[in-house]
Amino acid sequence: MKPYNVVINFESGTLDPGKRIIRKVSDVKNMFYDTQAAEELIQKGDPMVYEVIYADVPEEQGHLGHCTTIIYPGKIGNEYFLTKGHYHEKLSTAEIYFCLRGQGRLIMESTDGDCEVLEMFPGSASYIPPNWSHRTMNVGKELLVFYCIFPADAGHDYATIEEQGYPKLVVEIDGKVTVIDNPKR
Ligand code: PAN
Ligand code: ZN
Repeated sequence: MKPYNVVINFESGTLDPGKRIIRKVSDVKNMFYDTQAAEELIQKGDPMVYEVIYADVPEEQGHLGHCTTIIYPGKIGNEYFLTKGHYHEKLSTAEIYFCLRGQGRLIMESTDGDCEVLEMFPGSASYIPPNWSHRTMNVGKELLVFYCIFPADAGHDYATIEEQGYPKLVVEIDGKVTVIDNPKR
């Protein structure tokens, strides 16, 4: 293949040319603590929670996958709109999240059971080491847009996070972004 550019719009989060994946509440309902509130939102029109736009790169060792993620502002119950979250199938692979717009949190859990939460803000570049699962939330009132770079053969393991969630939840309490223990863990 030949070198090529994509163009990223820092405001809208579009990556062009790119392949767009849309996640609605119905796609991520099991990831939220308040599944009943999620069901109610699905009945009310099943709004979009986030989009991912991937550059066309072979999913092979040596290549770097890259994409933008756009998370809409919103909550289910008091929990902020979030991504599914995953371990990489190839656990030895790391990733970088570079925030372009908005305010977010990045929650990570390692295979050793450590849990960390980092702030995401325009200019923050978060390093996700090998063996750490990762999920993001939009804690602001505008779009959260970030750019991701990862080994193209990393793969996604969604099942582990869907089953066990994270040790912490990021919720709004009295209008403030608050990290609490997850009662279901
Ligand atoms: C990211 C994520 C993206 C969406 O590109 O895939 O932000 O999150 P989910 O994949 O958890 O739905 C990444 O971490 N790739 O490896
Ligand atoms: Zn990843």
